[in-house]
Amino acid sequence: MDFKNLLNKPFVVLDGAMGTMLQNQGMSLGSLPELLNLTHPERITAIHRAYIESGADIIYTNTIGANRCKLERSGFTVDEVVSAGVRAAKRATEGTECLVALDIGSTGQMLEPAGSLSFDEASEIFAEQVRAGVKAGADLIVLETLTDLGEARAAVLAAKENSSLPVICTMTFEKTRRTFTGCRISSMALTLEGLGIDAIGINCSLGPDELAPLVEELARWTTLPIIVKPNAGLPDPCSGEYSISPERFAEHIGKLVPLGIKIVGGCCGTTPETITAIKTVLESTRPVQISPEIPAAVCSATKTVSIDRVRIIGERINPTGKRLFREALLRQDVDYIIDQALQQTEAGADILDVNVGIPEIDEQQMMVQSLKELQGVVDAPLQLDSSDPDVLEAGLRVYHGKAIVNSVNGDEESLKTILPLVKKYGAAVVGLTLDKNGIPKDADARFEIAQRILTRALEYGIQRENVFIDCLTLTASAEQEAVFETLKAVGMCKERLGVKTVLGVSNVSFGLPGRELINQSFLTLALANGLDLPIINPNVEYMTGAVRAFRVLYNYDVGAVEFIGLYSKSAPACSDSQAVSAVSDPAKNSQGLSYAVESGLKNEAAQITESMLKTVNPMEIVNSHLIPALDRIGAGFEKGSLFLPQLIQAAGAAQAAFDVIRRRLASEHVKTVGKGKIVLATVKGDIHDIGKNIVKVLLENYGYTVIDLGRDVEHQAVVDAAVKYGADIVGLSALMTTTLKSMEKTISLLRQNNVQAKIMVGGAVLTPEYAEKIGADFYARDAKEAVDIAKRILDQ
Ligand code: B1M
Repeated sequence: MDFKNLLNKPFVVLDGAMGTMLQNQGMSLGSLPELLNLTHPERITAIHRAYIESGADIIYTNTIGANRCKLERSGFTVDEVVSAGVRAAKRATEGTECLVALDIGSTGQMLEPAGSLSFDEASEIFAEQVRAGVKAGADLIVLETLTDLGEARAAVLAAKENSSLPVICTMTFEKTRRTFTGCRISSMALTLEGLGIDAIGINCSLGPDELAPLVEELARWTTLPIIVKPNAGLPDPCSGEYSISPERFAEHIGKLVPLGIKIVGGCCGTTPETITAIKTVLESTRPVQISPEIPAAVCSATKTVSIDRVRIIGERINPTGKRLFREALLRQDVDYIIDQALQQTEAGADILDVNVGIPEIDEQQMMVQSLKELQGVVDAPLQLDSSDPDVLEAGLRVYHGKAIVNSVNGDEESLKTILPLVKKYGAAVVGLTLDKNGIPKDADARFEIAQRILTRALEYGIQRENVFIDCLTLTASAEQEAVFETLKAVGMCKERLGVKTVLGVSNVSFGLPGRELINQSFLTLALANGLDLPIINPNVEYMTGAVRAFRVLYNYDVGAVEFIGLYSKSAPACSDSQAVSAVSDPAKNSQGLSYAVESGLKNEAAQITESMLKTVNPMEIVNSHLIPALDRIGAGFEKGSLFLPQLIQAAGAAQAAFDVIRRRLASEHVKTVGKGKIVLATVKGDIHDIGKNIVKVLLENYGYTVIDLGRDVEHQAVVDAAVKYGADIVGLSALMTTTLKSMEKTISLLRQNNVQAKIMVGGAVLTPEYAEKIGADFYARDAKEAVDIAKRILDQ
């Protein structure tokens, strides 16, 4: 039996939790369960066997965390742990038809731009696990409990590039139908199905009773078999017992069957009893085939754009004819590119074209860097635009979504170089109706090339909805008769080939006066002929406006809701261009600074802060502008409207502004070091240090010697430093409710060790009452108050 054959069964049953079973046997939390593959393989085999006996068709190896990051200090290699895991599982399957899935989970590190792990590093970490699993004889690969689409892509590509085994993948979603990094179900489906996985689904986090809306959404976006492997509800904090019994679990699974599920198992809190109950329920029902029609669509991890109506592709990230852009590229100024992206999305672009090719720079490196940074700031899907296939491939690797490749043409050389890339990375592609003979004059010949491109794309396994034909705009001044031919070809491709069409528009008016009249008229005619994706400058209102008007007139914008919302508005909100102009206009500074921080624009935030410092007091900037901006970001994060990558970008921009302020403070005050020693730390478990760093600078400016232990500081390290330096004050910072306990523990350890220093605490979650309750001597609301307290203690 192999995975493909297994799918002929009405349902495929997976196993339940491994960790829960081990914990039930007394394994302590925090230890590495994967090491049991080597130390106690018989225990692992026994658990696998229990799942097989309860009806599992596939068991997951005990290797979810067996990667080089997590095993770093274990004394064992990935190969040893994975091989032992596969061996233990295979032993359990002897004499049965059950398959062994090599289980791979998250690396535990964040990928760039949110974290520091590069795509290639992540891919290599997964590749090492895959190679070990294949060598040990796994039957398929399961990638599970992933929350970052970038990491999921790295894992899928590693699996595909290092094995020929079937690959199935499940990600972990919250009730909001997003993962905690903001990934949408539609984006997961479009991206991972595009990469060629064999089944897709949802695991962990939620119980089976909460999954219906998520499964419904997934079924609309995938043609693959759908997997569900939910938790058994929530654990009771005292007993550790999970809230959903095996029977109730199975009952809820039964209710998901009409939504199209095919492969079912259990995650945290489930046991062999759960699998038996699932099996019993599934035996009395039939699977339901949903067969959705997946629309033409592209996506970033956080946004899916269906091409079910006219969508604007922003053309501004392209150096052709743009002096400032060229200069920015020569300076490697990615912030300039981010500015262009923000301006365009704000003006109405749905998708952004990214072209960074000039001869003087390393285009590949620039494309990769730009894509990494753009993904952290804008959520519009991207179109990768280059004439160099290596640049396109490098970009496709690091793009965490379904991109558009711009472009392939009808020439055989281009078709056989570009189309395999499009297929491998699951992208869509722009097909230019030209070949080695150039651009044909008449519509019929362009149509013929479009047909050739489509046929070859289909041969490569690229779906029709992923081919966007560009019939090429020629200039009315030089080739007036060709303009009509372009319009005609658009209509022919749309109607006869059933493909989406794309067209750069502005070229048509080159060499003529009144360009806007020509451009707008041509755009409207092209739209009426069936253009789906105009590539325009969305900042030009008459062009974006024409598209919006078209959407109303052709009844796409039903009830003119979008149009009225936009055109009845009088005062637009602060835009990125305002953030940029704020750099030179002090009156706009404060609004621009908030915007720069909230948009994650590091350079702008620093520049505006520099400019504000000419007239505004540094602490006023911190308290009245930076902290409120971060508070708004924090509130958005808490509400679920913003996600971790945006929080990280905003923190980076705030950090850039704080750095400017720190430098100013440091130069302003004459230091008389030696007024007293203060040991400062953000407590164990907490990595928020922006506030603590401000406190440090201010204290230093008032002449105190600060020993800064950094963030996430061990309780004992605080005690040791206080003793070693003979501290007068120990200052502790904490920003999360969860780390207040850690603060309490540090204080109690300081007291137990008879440290005589006064203890001052601060951080947004603290209150004076709580500070007193956990044994602190002083609570400081902000950095200024921290200085006042230090003065009170030390300047007497
Ligand atoms: Co996160 N974060 N964060 N975060 N983050 C909060 C704190 C949060 C409230 C956001 C929210 O949900 N609303 C929330 C905590 C919820 C809670 O427990 N109640 C939160 C969370 C959940 C998280 C993560 C768990 C997210 C995740 O991964 N799922 C994760 C935590 C990881 C960890 O710590 N183990 C995380 C990560 C991050 C970033 C890395 C992205 C980044 C931190 C970057 C860095 O610090 N280097 C970040 C940020 C920026 C925030 C918010 C938006 C802003 C914090 C900040 O810098 N404020 C924050 C929301 C918010 O606070 N509104 C949030 C500005 C700073 C100047 O103020 O630190 O209060 P503050 O300092 C003030 C005073 O409090 C005082 O003086 C300072 C200056 O006046 N003060 C002291 C501070 N320490 C003092 C010590 C003193 C005296 C005064 O004496 C010693």
